[in-house]
Formats: sequence, structure tokens, C-alpha cells
Amino acid sequence: MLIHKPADVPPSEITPRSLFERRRNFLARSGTGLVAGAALWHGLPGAARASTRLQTVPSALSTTEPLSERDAVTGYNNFYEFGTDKADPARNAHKMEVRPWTVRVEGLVGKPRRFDIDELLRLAPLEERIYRLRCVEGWSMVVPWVGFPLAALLKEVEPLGSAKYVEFVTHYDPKIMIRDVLDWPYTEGLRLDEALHPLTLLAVGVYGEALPKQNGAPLRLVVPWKYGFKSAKSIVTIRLTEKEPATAWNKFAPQEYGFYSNVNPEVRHPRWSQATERRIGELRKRPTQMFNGYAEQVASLYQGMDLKKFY
Ligand SMILES: Nc1nc2c(c(=O)[nH]1)N[C@H]1C(S)=C(S)[C@@H](COP(=O)(O)O)O[C@H]1N2
Ligand SMILES: [Mo]
Repeated sequence: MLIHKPADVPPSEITPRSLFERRRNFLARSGTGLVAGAALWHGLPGAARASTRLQTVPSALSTTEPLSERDAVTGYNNFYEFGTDKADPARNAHKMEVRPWTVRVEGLVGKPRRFDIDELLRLAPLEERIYRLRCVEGWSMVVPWVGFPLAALLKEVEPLGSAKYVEFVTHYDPKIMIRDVLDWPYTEGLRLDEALHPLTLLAVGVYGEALPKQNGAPLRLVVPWKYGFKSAKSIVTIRLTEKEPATAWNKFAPQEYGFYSNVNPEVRHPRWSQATERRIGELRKRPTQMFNGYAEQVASLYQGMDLKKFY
């Protein structure tokens, strides 16, 4: 976020358009896009990977745009705990143990609880949700997440009337993670109505399989109408609060990263315009859409708010 400008993306990230077209056509023909597609990307017969595949149901909330390359989604990452270079997380995140893993849900709730991750995997039907991901750095991807609505988890703990916000605290282990850059642990926050929105996903997988560690295993947030950094990885605590929680990037540079961080082509970041973006795998820039293209579903959450002030 600090170091890389969109122009820094190495040419190796760029896949010829013809490859995308072929893949898209293949997916369209195969009908069961994801299963067949994943086998193609891995260059292995589907059966050889069957044991690691998650059972999913498709979602009407998915975009029909062509997926980004699996290698880009799992190899071009921001997970600063494991290094600030895009290739660092894939290199270093293997040091993180993701079993056993407990997620505490606490704060202003009627029934605070600790959930074992394997319990969470059975909490609700796992959906495949193909979402656009827009990073504030100016690149974007189309990612087939696997997960369930955060609302399903919050319902279990019965939020109190006084709860207005949700804070997410992520795993931090100084023995295997970076000590400088941010004030660890990485934290993020949403307003409760944003957290309960059906688009807000807790992801446990990607490309039909459990999340690779660099993508935030075993559990990460995905909020598709906000910049990528709102989607906290490797969550250990979810806390309902009355006051707006501090967030890691806002503490680091308040004038650059606000609490809301909605994708908004009209509000520029002090160092980068947000008007356009480059889809990883493409050369051209495309216009960035208001709320990352999810305006129809989420604009009502911000009615009457000055989005230049509440950026
Ligand atoms: N814990 C943690 N979560 C994080 C980050 C991070 O550095 N640490 N980076 C964020 C940023 S800036 C982006 S763009 C997305 C990237 O997710 P991806 O690597 O799965 O594409 O993760 C977000 N979640
Ligand atoms: Mo990002």
C-alpha cells in the first residue's frame, strides 16, 4: 500500500487477453464453471483434487465477469504481516498454523461465544461468491470466494440494541510476522448495518478450496464495495461495539485511509486517483465504478452522508 504504485506491476502479471477469452469460453461451455475451471488451472484431473474441494452452492450475488488467474489471486497479495512485497505473503505465510483456530465473538452481544473454525465451516451453507476486489493501489481482480454471510454468524450471538459497529482483530504472532510498518494486530471495522448486509462475506475458501494462507486462512472478511484493505485476513476476534473502532490503516495515515473506505471514483486518495483501475491480467485501464459496481445494493446505506467527508 505504501510502496507499490499500480505502475509497478511487473509484466509477468500480465496475461494475454486471448488466454482469458479461452478460459471464459471454457467456463461458459462447461456449465459447472468452478469445478471444471479449477481442474484446468491446476493442470490436474478434477478427481485428483476432489478431497480438498469444498461443497458449495452458487450465489445470485456473483458477478459474471471472467475470473482472474488463480496464480494472481494467490501470488499477488497484500498481507503485510508477512512482508510488503506482493510475492512475500505466498513465500512466508506457510509459517502460520491455521489449526487449531478459534474465533471469539464478543462485546455487545447477548451470547458471546468462541467458535472453532471447523464449527464455523458448518454454520451455514458455503456459497461460491464471485466478487470484484478493488485495491486502493489501483489494481483489481475478480475472485471466486467461498464463504457465508457474516450476518449468519452475528445472528448466532444476538447483537444487543446498543451495538453499532463491528471490530475485526486479526492474528498476530511476532515470531513469524513483521514487527514494524503497522500497529499490529491489524484491525478493521464496519458499521453494524454494513456488517449485516448480505454482500458482506466471511470467506473460508477461494477457487473451490480452503483459503491459502496468503489469502487470509482460515477465515477472512470480504466487503466487495470497499477497498481491499477493509477485508481483514486471518481473523481471531469479532467484537461488537458502541463506538466506531480504530482501524490499522486509519491509525497509520488518517488523512489517507478513512473508516468507510468505500470504493469511490470521485474521491481521490492523496497519492493516487481512484477514477480508474487496472484489472490484473489486462493492460488497459478501466473506469472504477461507484461502490465498485455494487451501488444498487449498497448506496442506500449511505443516504444523506457526505462521502467526501466520510471517506
Ligand atoms: N491481516 C491483514 N489483512 C489484510 C491485509 C493485511 O496486510 N493484513 N491487506 C489488505 C489489503 S490492502 C488487500 S488489497 C486485501 C488483499 O487480499 P488478497 O491478497 O486475498 O487479494 O487484503 C486485506 N487484508
Ligand atoms: Mo489493498
